[in-house]
Amino acid sequence: MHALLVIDVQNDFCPNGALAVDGGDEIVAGINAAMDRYDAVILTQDWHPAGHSSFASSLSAAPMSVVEMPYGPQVLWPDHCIQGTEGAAFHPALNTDRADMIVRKGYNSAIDSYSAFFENDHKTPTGLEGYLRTRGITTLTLVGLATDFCVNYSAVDAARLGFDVTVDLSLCRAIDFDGSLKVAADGMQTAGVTLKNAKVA
Ligand code: VGL
Ligand code: ZN
Repeated sequence: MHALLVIDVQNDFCPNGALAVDGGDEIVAGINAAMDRYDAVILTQDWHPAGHSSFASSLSAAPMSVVEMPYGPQVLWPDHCIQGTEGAAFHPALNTDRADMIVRKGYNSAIDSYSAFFENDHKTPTGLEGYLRTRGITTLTLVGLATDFCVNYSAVDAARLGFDVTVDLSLCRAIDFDGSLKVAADGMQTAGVTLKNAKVA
């Protein structure tokens, strides 16, 4: 069983959103078209309470600065994907009807969660692993936003958990902050993730 895991295709990560990723909306049509080729489609949704600890505003710090959290370094983001807001909603053109499962993450105020599998302590599970295993899903293709954060962390965790993982880079877009895309691409490859449709520089 091969699932398509669609990461965080939400308004706040698209142009005019609070944490806009360049070209974030360009991948929506391609993701919708890809859905038909998979046995299962799973969406993730970044879903933060107001005042979340990953927000620069919560610490009166500058957005994109980095702080040390009990679980390691954490980038401080502009407020984004606040539960129930328009910014947290899926891009209106995304075919959410096709989804078997929607995984929300980042709802714990004290800890961020880039990965669809674990919070940023790398220990607290979201439940997605159990869902996939009980459905007999062994192979995953990841697409979505952002390549260098939530797609990257999800892909690396999935590979470590023993899933066969491909990231289709033509259906992802990156934040690429301070070299983060290169670090992410190298880290995914080291973890055994297959990168498909990489642009050759
Ligand atoms: C993401 C930063 C903060 C992502 C989520 O979806 O890549 N990035 N929250
Ligand atoms: Zn977030």
